Amino acid sequence: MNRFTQAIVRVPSANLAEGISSAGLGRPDLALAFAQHAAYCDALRACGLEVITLPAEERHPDATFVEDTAVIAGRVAVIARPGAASRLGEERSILECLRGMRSTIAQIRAPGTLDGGDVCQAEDHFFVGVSARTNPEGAGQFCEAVRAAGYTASTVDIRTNPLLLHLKSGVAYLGEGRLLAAPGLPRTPELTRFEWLEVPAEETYAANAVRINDRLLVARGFAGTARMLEARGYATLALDVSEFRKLDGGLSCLSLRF
Ligand code: CIR
Repeated sequence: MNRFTQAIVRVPSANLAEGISSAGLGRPDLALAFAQHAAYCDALRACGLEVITLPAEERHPDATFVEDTAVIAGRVAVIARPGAASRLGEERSILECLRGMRSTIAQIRAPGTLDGGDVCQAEDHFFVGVSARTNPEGAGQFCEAVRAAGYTASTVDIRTNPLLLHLKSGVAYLGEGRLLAAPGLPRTPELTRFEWLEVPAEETYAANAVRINDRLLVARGFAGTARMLEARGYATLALDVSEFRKLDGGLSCLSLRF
């Protein structure tokens, strides 16, 4: 499992509540969202990461979901091309931020679209979701970029599962050859090479956990998943991200870790 040293986050914008949402959980409370975001940043620091904080992007209410704008792997960065029209352009400031930090920067080009939330790295393999946001062209461009850097890659079509906005809404790599999976995640040959831990059906949201060095960030409030992970010896750190969940966001989407 990679050891991470840094993370990029973006302060939520004042118009966060205008972000895209299908959750049906109501409008986010802005003050609470800010507090949850601050606690999330503290948790990243507690995992040993230096946190680089980008300013809010008032033109893009979803820009705090910074994971969707890029994927960083070793010395390579791939700048995404968000699949939702209102999010197109969020990737520009990430490109500026990453220039100088990475020697190779690839970019997804039109007609390709790719959201970083559709990319799940498991050791030297990348799983790339084909979703309502990431089209086959974007997934193909991404696979080419990481293969050129010596990684392997395969696609996972999640378009038939309405519960999964992104691939990582339904799977997390836990390290040690193990995946945390939501029920209904397609069993592709590449995915089934790993051991699966499946979250209970009513806890699909909890499949979006984030392994950072020796800790595992999990969403607070999913007791079945927490028990299962703790029984396996994971040092979990439970975080409340209720206000981001209202906008279909999970734990992983609030940072880019590298
Ligand atoms: C969106 O629909 O794009 C945002 N409201 C949520 C993005 C969440 N991103 C992620 O899980 N990687």
